[in-house]
Amino acid sequence: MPTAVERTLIIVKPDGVQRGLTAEILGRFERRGFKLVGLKLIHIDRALAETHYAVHRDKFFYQDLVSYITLSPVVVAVLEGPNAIEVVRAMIGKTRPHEASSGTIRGDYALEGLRNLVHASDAPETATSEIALYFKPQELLSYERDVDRWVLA
Ligand code: FUP
Repeated sequence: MPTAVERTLIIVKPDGVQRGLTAEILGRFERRGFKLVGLKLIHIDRALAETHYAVHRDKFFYQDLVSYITLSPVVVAVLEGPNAIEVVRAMIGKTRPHEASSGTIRGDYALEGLRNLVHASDAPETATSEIALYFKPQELLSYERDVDRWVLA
């Protein structure tokens, strides 16, 4: 039976863009087989950061988190593919870089604290709300890829 095709939001965070890792990070998702359906370079302002991280409002690291994500431009992307949410989460690795396994994006390129390079939606409900936060419906494109017959069962 075919698996559910999902969409998920990823953000290459300020450290990823500053370190020149945007293409490497996006490339990993492309090479895995995910289809890019939305992509842009933006500078997240304080209001958007506060909305995105509202769930962490009461945490001790909240102010640092908002400051960090607004420091410098980020790349936001929507990826589409089977089980996209779970598979992309596995590819980025654990939140704390020192706990992330080698072979994951964080485990291969990040070392400490908030400098964990990338965000990815963690559940279907958050994927839906985060995609809507960063993209208008018309900014998400539906298209066929010929290669999908070699990627999808
Ligand atoms: P993740 O989904 O892995 O990016 O992690 P969360 O959305 O739970 O957390 C968002 C950011 O808050 C993380 F990227 C780093 C920061 N954070 C901490 O600094 N300490 C924590 O215990 C949890 C999150």
